[in-house]
Amino acid sequence: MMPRERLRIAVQKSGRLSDPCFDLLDRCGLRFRRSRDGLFCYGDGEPIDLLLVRDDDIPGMIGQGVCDLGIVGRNVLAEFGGNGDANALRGLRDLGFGRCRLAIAVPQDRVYAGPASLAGLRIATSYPNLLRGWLDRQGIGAAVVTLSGSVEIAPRLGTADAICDLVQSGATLIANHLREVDCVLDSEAVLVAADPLPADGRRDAIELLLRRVDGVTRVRGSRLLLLQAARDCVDAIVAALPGAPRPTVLQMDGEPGRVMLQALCPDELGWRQLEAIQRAGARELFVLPVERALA
Ligand code: PRT
Ligand code: ZN
Repeated sequence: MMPRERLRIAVQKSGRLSDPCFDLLDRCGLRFRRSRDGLFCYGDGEPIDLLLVRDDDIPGMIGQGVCDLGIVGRNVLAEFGGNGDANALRGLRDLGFGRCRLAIAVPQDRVYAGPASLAGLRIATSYPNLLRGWLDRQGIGAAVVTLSGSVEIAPRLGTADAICDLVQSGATLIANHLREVDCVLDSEAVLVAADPLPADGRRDAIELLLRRVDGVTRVRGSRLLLLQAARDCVDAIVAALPGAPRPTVLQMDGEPGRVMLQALCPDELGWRQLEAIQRAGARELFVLPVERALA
């Protein structure tokens, strides 16, 4: 491969991961101009460009060196990531969105008493490598029926006895009279890269990106709580804070015995929690959203 200075990240063009990916990159301060065909986004400012593709193609494109990084579900990384491409892949960061699980489901009325109940059955899936690996680890002999889509209707069509498919809310399984019985893989979106990472100028862009991704994901959903209180009340207030954060307590100028307290809380603060903190002696409470953080 020719040395390249600009970093190229493969992102799903349109699908469940697209919006959260663009949102993450936006929060990382990256801005792009989209090409006319909509397949390439040229980065303004930082030397980071995007290639917009089908998610299944991303591991292969990184493996062949067409892209340096990509964002895919762990399910795709695990299924397509080890297909003998030139480079090995590795996950750099779990991104906390696109959560789902690759699960085994059977028709509502089929008895399931553990993986052994699958012996001799036909199981439909779009993830034959993952399913085969899981069955082998369980020591179960079953036929893997590979389908590219509409896996959930295979049992009704009589082409399979069970399925192995992605599940999020479970509504699709229920609508198809199926019951989730086992988990093959827990998944979420992952930032992946070729292993080893490129050693040229792209390395700096990767490090910049990772610092910013960490700065965004570390505080996602966090709230900054600011309040005033009498110093005597601090212990009771700290005990009432959810998620046991370590607050900063500041002496207020010209007001001996009064402090200002700030705490980074890992989750949303509900009214009941705030009211409990207020009862513990807090006044002038402010709850602020946190966009990003640097250590
Ligand atoms: O066109 P392209 O190949 O890029 O897109 P795609 O159709 O292959 O992928 P897409 O956009 O559906 O999903 C992209 C990634 O999102 C997946 O690889 C997963 O990592 C992740 N993800 C998270 C999901 C789901 N949740 C999900 N619920 N992917 C698919 N589903 C489907 C599932 O297959 C089933 O049909 O949604 C249905 C189940 O949803 P519930 O909520 O009814 O359980
Ligand atoms: Zn896909």
